[in-house]
Amino acid sequence: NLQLTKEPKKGSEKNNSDHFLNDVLTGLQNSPKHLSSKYFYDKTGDELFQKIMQLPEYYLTRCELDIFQNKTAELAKAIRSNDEPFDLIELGAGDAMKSTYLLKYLSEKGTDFTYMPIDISGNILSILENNLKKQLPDINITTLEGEYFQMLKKAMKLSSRRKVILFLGGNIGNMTRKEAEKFCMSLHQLLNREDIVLIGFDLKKNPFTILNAYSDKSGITAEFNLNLLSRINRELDGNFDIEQFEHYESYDPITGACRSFLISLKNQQVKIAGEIIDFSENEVIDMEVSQKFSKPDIQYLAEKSGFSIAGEISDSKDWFVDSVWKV
Ligand code: AVJ
Repeated sequence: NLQLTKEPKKGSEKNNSDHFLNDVLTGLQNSPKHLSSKYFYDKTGDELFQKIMQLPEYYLTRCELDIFQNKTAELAKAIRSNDEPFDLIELGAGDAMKSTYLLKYLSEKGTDFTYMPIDISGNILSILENNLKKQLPDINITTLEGEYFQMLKKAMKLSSRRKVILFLGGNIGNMTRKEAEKFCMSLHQLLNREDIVLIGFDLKKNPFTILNAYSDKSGITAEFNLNLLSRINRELDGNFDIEQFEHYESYDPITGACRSFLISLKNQQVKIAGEIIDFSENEVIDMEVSQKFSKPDIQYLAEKSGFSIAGEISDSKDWFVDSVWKV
């Protein structure tokens, strides 16, 4: 059994690694075993995700880029309200490659806003900040490193301006349907009357297209998953033998759940921070869900959580949609 001594907080660093250890041990002591995909994004994970976005199979980024490059005016119109200044908060901003098109457009139109990117990776946030300061030096930017809700609450306290929330890239897909409902309900409670949410949904489509996007030929997605085991080795004194785990992807076209697993290739024991975890041959670790949606699924989620849909902006293939939600 896990015993964590409760020490007084030594800054957020210590606290974060405690959470990481706790989540990892709890997840791996569960049945089925589970690890949270939010921990994919250390420096190596950030780099691997950048590579994923370049993969020919990974269509999501290109689809949403199509929207941000070619429907920028439509996006701007959806989020502006008269000339009222606002805070533009992006959940899981990453390198902000897509949103930069919108930022540039807004800035050129003389819009008064502060950009507040939230991300769990401090590494990618500092890359983002450096890039933006070079590309768009006139933009006000406040980066927030941490979990979505903690940082959102912080942003709500920082100013009382109208809020526009960007939740792009299909990041919401990393939640199960139930988790997404809860998340959207809490978001709705936190926001005020005039606030707007722009959420990106990856749409259900040919199952092969989806499956291939998450099981690329070059094996980068496999590496992306396995990197979490390496990260546990590095940061939590683990001894995973990475060679003894294999990536497996599945897509269920009925539920729209695309799921990522790591299979243990033999009976083995792994030590993490002194704790021993037993794996039997062919036992899996549930690593990630990337949920896909139909338009009615989106409608249902919006209404269930108290929002109303004010618009829908899709790419030219209609594979991805940025949905505009009013409180
Ligand atoms: C960053 C959550 C949008 O689920 O499509 C990419 C992460 N995982 N390939 C996704 C991911 C495997 C990605 N999101």
